[in-house]
Amino acid sequence: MKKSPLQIARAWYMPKLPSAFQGGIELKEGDATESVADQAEIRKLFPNTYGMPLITFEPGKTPEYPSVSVGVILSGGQAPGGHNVIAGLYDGLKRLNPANRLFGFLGGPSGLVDHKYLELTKDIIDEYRNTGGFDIIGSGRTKLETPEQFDKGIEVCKELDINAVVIIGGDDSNTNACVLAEYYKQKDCGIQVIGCPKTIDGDLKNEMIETSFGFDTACKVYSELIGNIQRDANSAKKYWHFIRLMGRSASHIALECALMSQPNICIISEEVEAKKMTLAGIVDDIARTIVERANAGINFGTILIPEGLIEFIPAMKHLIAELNELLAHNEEFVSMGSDAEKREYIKCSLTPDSLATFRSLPAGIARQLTLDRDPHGNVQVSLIETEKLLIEMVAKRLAQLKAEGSYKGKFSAIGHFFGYEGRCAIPSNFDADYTYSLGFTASILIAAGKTGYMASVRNLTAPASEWIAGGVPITMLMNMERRHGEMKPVIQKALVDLNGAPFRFLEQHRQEWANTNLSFVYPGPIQYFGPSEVCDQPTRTLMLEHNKEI
Ligand code: FBP
Repeated sequence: MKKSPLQIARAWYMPKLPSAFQGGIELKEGDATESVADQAEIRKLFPNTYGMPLITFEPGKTPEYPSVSVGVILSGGQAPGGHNVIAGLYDGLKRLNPANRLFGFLGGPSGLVDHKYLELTKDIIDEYRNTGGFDIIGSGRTKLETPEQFDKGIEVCKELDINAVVIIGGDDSNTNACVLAEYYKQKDCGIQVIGCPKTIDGDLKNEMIETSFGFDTACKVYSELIGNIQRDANSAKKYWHFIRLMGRSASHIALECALMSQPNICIISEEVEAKKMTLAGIVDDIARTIVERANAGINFGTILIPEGLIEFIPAMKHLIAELNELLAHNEEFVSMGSDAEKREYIKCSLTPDSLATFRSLPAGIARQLTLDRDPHGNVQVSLIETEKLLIEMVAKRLAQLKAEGSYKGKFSAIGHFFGYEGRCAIPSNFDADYTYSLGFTASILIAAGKTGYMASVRNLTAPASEWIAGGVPITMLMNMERRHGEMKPVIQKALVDLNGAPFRFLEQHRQEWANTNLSFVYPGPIQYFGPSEVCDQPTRTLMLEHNKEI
């Protein structure tokens, strides 16, 4: 395969590692842990993996570990750095014992169940070092949840002599990793399970997991594009750009991109929910800013819209919750032929309030809400074109204001959606280093016989040599939530904290960004080689969360 000069140069990049990994490594165990909430229920559901201690690695003498074979799975949406987790895992395993072997399960969790795998050798790993994408073994969204699937996994692991499975995924996939670890421990089948925190959405984070990998690179890619659009807007001075950004639920991506590029408006779904805002209220707010800028002779600007917005508008949230309950495992609905039949069935089943909300939506958006859920029961918000909905509603509102004589500007709008553009980008130095360290961490947790842990690397705003690596029991991150109409143990999703420093920074500056012509920042493309202050900076979100200046 022909490679670009950057790909060739990047293949030689040596990810930076925490200093604890430079020589011998000792494992230190802390106190027993508790789940973040619902302790009694989680303890009952995970009797074998609940309460385990936190683990950190420190310089010391590496014990002699017996050889192991490991299987690795990439689960869910792509995120820059996945290949480096696998490279770090491979290098870590080989350093611990050259006889260790690594297998990749193909196409996501289904590879384990369907026994589709590939042994990962040095030649294969070398091809993928520091590259974007998940194509080394592929990914998928199959949910591992039934004992039959788990038992199929045991069969293939026994056949290949696999002692441990590493699941690289988001909150749902790591929840599944925890369930699998508990099942295998209870069966005493000698298969450990370790998770790794992945998702560009940035919503798998807590005290022990400071960020999920891929968030850094994806936000930098989107911010570059937003900056380019802002420069275009500032040059042509004639378009309003409505930019929807990925992030299925939380608004971390929109917030980080706003901190990097300073758009005129950035909607934060969590704020919309907290302030119980309506769709009409959001439209009014946008229109107000457009009118104010028009009064100053400025008929252009940028608006960032988080992909998950629709699910945070209270009336929409109720509607979606009802639809989720109604459509979960609903064979009758699935077998219906036409959209009209489905729409009629839904209308007859909704409560009056939700029916009114459903009826108020443009037909296209209403239809998108009834499409298939993903295997975890989530609405596929990446398919809902909120930017178009807002453009249409804002245009109507401005026309009203014009008729009333309070708006004299010109409104031309262009919609964008940035999501898939960032998920397979060449990982930034931060993500390349972080993911390699996560993979390395997983290798040591496995060698030490641990199961039900997630690899954790902390202190991420310090230089990589000062990063703190170890393991966090996955049960520690869990609580009970309603899913598919039932209460389930799941990892608590981290939404944008409205009292947190990143949101407060936005709050303090957004008026100034809305009204002036010159607030735009043009971040430019990710730099891989050059001065550290240009190449190695973590996200603004992480910096502010760690009380650092941006
Ligand atoms: P993960 O949580 O699995 O990492 O995926 C997140 C995400 O990228 C969301 O931002 C987006 O809504 C969704 O995946 C899109 O899913 P798909 O790749 O199936 O279209």
